[in-house]
Amino acid sequence: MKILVLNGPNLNMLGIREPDIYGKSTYADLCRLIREHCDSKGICVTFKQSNHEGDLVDYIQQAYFEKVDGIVINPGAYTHTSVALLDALKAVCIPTVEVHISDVDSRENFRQISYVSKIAVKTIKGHGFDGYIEAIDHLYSDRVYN
Ligand code: CA2
Repeated sequence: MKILVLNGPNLNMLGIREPDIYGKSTYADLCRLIREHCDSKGICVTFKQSNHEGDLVDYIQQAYFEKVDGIVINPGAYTHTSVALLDALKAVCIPTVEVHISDVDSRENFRQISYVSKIAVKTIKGHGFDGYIEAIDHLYSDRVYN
């Protein structure tokens, strides 16, 4: 099974700023945690992060051509603005789980809308880095049991 873990703008800053919201661990720590989990399940995982909306669209399209089985996406602030990401995810038809490290529901009003949620098979909010592991497990059990 092949999974793409896609992170949007500023998530490369994890552990460097705003530890009260996003924790003290870095983006590299996050990738390590996910890779170890995927290795234990025999999942082939790829990581991409970009601060640019068009790059994220390109990575989603690339996933289609590379026959990726599932996408875990934290679109960062593009969650709340990007119809382009929604359209890209609709176009590729790859099961996608949306993850937010923080509990967006208890934050500012502008974080209450998510375009990606309209296509995501599941949305996980406020579980910190564990949310990514839950997302992987969701895609994995969907694949194994269906
Ligand atoms: O909670 C999440 O994971 C978010 O997707 C993170 C986005 C935010 O715009 C969403 O509303 C919720 C922001 C990511 C910024 O990450 C930083 C990490 C460390 C320091 C500064 C920013």
